[in-house]
Amino acid sequence: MNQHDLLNVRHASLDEAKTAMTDLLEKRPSNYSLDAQLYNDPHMFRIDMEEVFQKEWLFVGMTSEIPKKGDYITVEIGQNPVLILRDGEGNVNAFHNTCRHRGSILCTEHRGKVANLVCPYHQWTYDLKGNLLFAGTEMNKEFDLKQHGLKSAFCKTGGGFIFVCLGKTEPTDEFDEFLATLDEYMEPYDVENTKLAVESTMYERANWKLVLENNRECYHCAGSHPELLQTLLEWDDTEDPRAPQDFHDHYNAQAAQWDKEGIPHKLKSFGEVQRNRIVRMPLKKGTKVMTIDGSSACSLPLGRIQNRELGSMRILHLPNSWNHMQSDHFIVFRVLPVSAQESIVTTKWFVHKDAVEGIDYETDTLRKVWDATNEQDKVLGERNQLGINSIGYQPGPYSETYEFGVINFLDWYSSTMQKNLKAK
Ligand code: 3BY
Ligand code: FES
Ligand code: FE
Repeated sequence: MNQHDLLNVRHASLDEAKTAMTDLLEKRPSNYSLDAQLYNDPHMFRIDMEEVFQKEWLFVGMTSEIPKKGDYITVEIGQNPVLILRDGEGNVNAFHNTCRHRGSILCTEHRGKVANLVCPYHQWTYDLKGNLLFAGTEMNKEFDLKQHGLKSAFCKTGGGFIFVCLGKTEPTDEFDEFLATLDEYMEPYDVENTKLAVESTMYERANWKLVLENNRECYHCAGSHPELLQTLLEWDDTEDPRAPQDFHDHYNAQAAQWDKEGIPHKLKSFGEVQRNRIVRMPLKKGTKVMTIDGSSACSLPLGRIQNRELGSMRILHLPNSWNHMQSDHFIVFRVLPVSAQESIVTTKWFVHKDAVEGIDYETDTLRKVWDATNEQDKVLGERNQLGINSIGYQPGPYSETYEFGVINFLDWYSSTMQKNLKAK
C-alpha cells in the first residue's frame, strides 16, 4: 500500500467497507459528487474491482487489432492479466493470461502473434482455443492435459468492438441489443478493413470514476480544450435544450444528407440511465474531423463513406469507454483502474487498412487534438483527486443541464454496485 492509500484507509475490514458503501450509495443525493471514500479509500477500490470490473462487460479493444489467426492483445483488469486471441476459425476468445502449471503469465507483450501459446516459464504449450497440448515429459502418469486448459472469460463483439466479462455469469442486461446496434451503426466504417495507426497510454493519478466523470461533461471544455473546440460542439445530444437554433439548423441539414446516404445517426441508448449510448453529433460548420484546422486527417475515408462531413458518432460504454467515429478515422478510449488513485487511459486511432503513413496520413496530424485534450483532462482529473483528498472536501452539486452525463454515470454506478453487492 502506498502513502496515498494508507492515508485513506477508513475501514477495519472489507465487510465493514461494503456495509459503508451500501449505506453511502443508498443515502447519496443523485445530483451530488460522491463521498471522498468512494474516490480514494483502498477498500472501496477493491469493492469497485470485485463488483464492477470483475463482473461487468468491459471494452478491451477492436477486432481489427487481431485480424488473423494467432493475433492477440493483452490487458490488465486490475491485477487480472487477460489475453484476447483470434483462433483458427476466426473467433475472438478471451482467457485469463495465467498458466495452469504454476501461474506464470503466458503472453508478456501487449500485442503479438503466436502459433501456439508457450509459457515462458516451463514451456507448457496451449493451442489457440486454450487447450493444453504439451506439458513436457516429467509430469506423473495421472496428469491429465484435458483438465489443465486455460481459464476462459466471457467475450463478445459488436461492430468491431471487443468486450470481456470476468464474472462467473454474464450480466443479462440489454447488452446483446447494444451489440446488435453497434453492428448496425458501425456498418459504414467496415472495421475489419481498418488498422491501428497509433496508440497512447497515459498513467493518471486519479480514481477511475473521476476520469469517467470528467469525460461525461463539457462544462470544463471552454476552460481547458482550445484544440478540441476547434471542431467539437459542446452539446452531447441532438435534442440538447441548451443548443441554439443555429445548431438545430446545422444538425437538420447534415442529418438529411446522412439519411440519404443510409448513415445511422439517431440517438440510441440502453439501460435506464444510458449505460450504453450511441449518437452521431455534427462537428462545427465547415469542419470534417477532429484535426486542429478541421480538415481531413486521411486521404482515404473509412469503409463505404463518401461524405467527409459525418460529424462524430459518439459511443459510450460504462464503465470504461467512450469513442469518436469520424469519416476518415476513429478513436477509441479505454480506462482501466490501477489503484484507488491511479488509472490507465489508452487511446487508439484507426485508419483505413490501405492508408499509408506519410502519404495518406500524418500520424502527428491525426493524434494532435486528442493528445492535447487527453493531457488537459489528465491534469483536470489529477487536480480533482488532490482536492477530494482534502479534509475540506464536501460533495458538491452537479449542473443538471451541463452535467447530466455525470449524473447518469453515477446513477449507473450506484445501482449496479447495489445490485451486485446484494446478489451475493
Ligand atoms: O468528446 C468527448 O469525448 C467528451 C464529450 C464531452 C466532453 N468530452 C470531451
Ligand atoms: Fe507455465 Fe510452468 S508456470 S509452464
Ligand atoms: Fe475534457
